[in-house]
Amino acid sequence: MIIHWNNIEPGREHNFERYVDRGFNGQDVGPYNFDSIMHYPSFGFSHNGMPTITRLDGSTFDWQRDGLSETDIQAVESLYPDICGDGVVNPEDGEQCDDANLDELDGCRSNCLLGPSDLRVDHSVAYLLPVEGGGGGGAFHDNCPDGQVITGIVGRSGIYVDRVQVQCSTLGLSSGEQGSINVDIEPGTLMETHGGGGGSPFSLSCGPGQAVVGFGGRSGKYLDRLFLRCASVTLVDDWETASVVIGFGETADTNSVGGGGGGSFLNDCPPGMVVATAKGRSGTYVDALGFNCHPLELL
Ligand SMILES: [Ca+2]
Ligand SMILES: [Ca+2]
Repeated sequence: MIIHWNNIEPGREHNFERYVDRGFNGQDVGPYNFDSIMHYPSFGFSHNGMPTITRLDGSTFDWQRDGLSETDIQAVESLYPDICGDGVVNPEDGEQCDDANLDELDGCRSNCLLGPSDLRVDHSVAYLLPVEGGGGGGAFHDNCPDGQVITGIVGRSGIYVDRVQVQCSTLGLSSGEQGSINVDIEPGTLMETHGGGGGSPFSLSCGPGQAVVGFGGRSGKYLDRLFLRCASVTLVDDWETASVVIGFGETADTNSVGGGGGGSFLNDCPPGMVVATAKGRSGTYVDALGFNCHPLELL
C-alpha cells in the first residue's frame, strides 16, 4: 500500500509510521492484511479530503470494525500461544478446558477451568443440632423439598414461641459479572404450621443470598425465645486446587422473638453446612424446636 504523506493532517503522521521507522523490532504474521481490525481506512486522518492510504493500484478502501479478521487471530495466537478463550485447550498452560464462551455453568468456565453446573443440598449427610425445649405436644418433622434450604421462620410469639412455620428456599447458580458465579437463593416452599394461635405474628428471615446455619434463644418446658443465625453462601475460586469451592460469609443473627424465661442456648452447624430440616414438638405452644444441618454440594 502507499502512504500519501501530503494528505495527512499535520501532527498525525506518527500513525502511519512502520514499526521499523519507530525503532522497534517487529514481527509480521501472514500477508499484508487490509481486513485487519487495526487498519485505518483510506481517508483516515486526511486534512484535505484526499486519501491518506491507498492500495498499490491507487484504489481506496473502507475499514473493518465487525471483529477480528482471521489473520488478526493468527497474529495474536503467535504472540500469545496459550490463550484462554481461543477455543483450544492448552494443558501446559494450566487450562482444563476452553470453550471460548462466557457461560460459566456449562461445565467449562471462562477462566478455562472445569466448573459446576448446579448446587444442591446433600440430604444423605446430616448433622443433628439439639432439640431445645420440653417433651410435651406432638412431634413434627419438616424436610425442605429436594434442593431447598431453610432461610426463615414465620409464626406467632408472646411469652413463648406459640407457632412456627418454616420457609424453605431454592438454591441455584447463575453466571455473574466478569466470570464469577452467583448463588441464587429464592423463596420456595412454605412448610406446615406447628403450634397454637396465641401471641402476635413474627417473621425471622435471613438476608438476600443467606441461609440458616444455626439458631439460638431460650428454652425450658417450651421454646421461650428464638433467633436464627444466617450466613451468605458464595462460590469462590480456589487457586491452589484450580477449582471453585463453596464459601460462607460472616454470620448474622436475626432479631429474636418470644419471652425471657428458660435458659439460653446457641447451636451452630459445622462449617460448610446449612440447615434444611426442622424438627420439634408442638401443641398450644411450640414445645421444642431443633434443626438438622446438611452439606452443600457442587455438581
Ligand atoms: Ca486456550
Ligand atoms: Ca463455558
